[in-house]
Amino acid sequence: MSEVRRHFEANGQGHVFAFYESLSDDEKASLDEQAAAIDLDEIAELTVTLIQSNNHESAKISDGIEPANYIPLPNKEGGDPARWIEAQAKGEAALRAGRVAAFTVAGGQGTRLGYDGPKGTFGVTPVLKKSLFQVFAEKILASSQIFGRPIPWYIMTSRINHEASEAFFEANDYFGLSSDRVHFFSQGLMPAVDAEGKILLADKGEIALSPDGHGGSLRALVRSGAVRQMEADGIDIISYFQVDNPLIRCIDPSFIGFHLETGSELSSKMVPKAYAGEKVGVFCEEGDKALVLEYSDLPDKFARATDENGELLYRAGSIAIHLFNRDFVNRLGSGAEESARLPFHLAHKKVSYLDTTGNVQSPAEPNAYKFEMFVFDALPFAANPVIIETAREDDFSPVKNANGVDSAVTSSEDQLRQFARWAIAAGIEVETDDTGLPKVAFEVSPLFGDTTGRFASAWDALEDKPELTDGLVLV
Ligand code: UD2
Repeated sequence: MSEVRRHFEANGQGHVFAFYESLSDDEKASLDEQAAAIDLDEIAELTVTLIQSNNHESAKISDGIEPANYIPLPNKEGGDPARWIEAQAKGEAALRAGRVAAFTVAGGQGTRLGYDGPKGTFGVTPVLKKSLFQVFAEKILASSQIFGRPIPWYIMTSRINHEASEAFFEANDYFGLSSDRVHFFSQGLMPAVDAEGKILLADKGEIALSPDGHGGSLRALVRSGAVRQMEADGIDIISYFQVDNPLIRCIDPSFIGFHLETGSELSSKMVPKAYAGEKVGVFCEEGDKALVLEYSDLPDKFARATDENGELLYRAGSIAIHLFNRDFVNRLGSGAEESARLPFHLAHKKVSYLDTTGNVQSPAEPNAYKFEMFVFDALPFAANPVIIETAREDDFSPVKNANGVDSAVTSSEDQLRQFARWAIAAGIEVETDDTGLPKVAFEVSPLFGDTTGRFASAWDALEDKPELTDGLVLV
């Protein structure tokens, strides 16, 4: 009997090997490998602390919780334009010094979108249907050109989409980036378990494994060697964003400047929530610690509470845009400090599993527990966390659902509104409706479109200025 099998037997998980003798040598090796990567002590502990204690996490909100402070935009109440200008200069200097890497978490399954393929390959721009990956690649390329330093890009995949993601970049010549500056690595996996903490099999040689959440990115950055590579390259700031948001400013000098100015280990962007029930986490404070309460954990009376101006009290919505210090990632991701580990969250899900007779069962009701870490749970561990406000229309319009809110349609319209704003700022006449949506669908290349007037100069330099028509692609 292999050592890993013996270990599983000794820990009450021997059933994982119930069909072992019927497997080919390759299948046996694969099952051994999957099993060896599982920390059975961790599973046992999570079973007791999360599943069996009935600690379904809703009671997390305590008396000491307050809405978080944040740095308002320069044009908002309390905003300080001079401070923003200073921050931008500081951020630009860090970019010129080559201190910043971009980092995308793209390991999720994208189930809600109903798209079969890595989410990053989903076409999102209004005219050319450029993929999310291409939009980010071109934005990163543009910033690299502006600051005269190639900005490396780290992409976290999972085993479901790793090969397909990398192949997509290869087939598209890395969208103009240098292939040795784009680094892929796969995130960790966690087994699904039943109510007794027994690990489920997906097939005779396959454990029911799923990605360990975007919080798994911290340990994956360490385990994959990415952090070491960054250190060797002189990079100490990691610009983190999710794969589902085409409006993101992948590299934002002012944000970087505030991060540096405040000596923050982990900085975040917020937007005021659009409405009480918006599905974003909320930044809060408890003593000198910052934290995010996920929308599902924020009791309704908190979500709806308003201040003296009638604004939502807990309005600082987390849009999953962060800056991490490399050393902070190393500290949390290496797990070296017992007291600085991200907690796991529990999800009760329907998971197909192999029953004891070797037949696959597809349950109609949730039958299994999955464990995930959330990256924003790193906030309470960070020194000097800073939260800055950003303009939603220039940073956040995610593609999450097939229809309705946060869908391909809403995101495409938000991109069109942004293009219209840039075109108007460049002196082009654009007809829009009341929401700023242009009457014709045109597209501005991410290589030229940012919020610092780059488009306007490119437009100025154009000798033959085209008419704005449906399907026009600008510069
Ligand atoms: C997330 C936040 C929410 C808000 C919102 C903004 C959580 C729990 N909530 O909601 O507060 O900020 O985003 O859009 O995060 N991913 C991985 N590996 C995983 C799981 C997820 O890479 O194991 C990536 C995934 O590819 C995606 C991102 O993380 O880019 C967000 O995941 P999600 O869609 O599950 O999060 P969502 O929309 O519930």
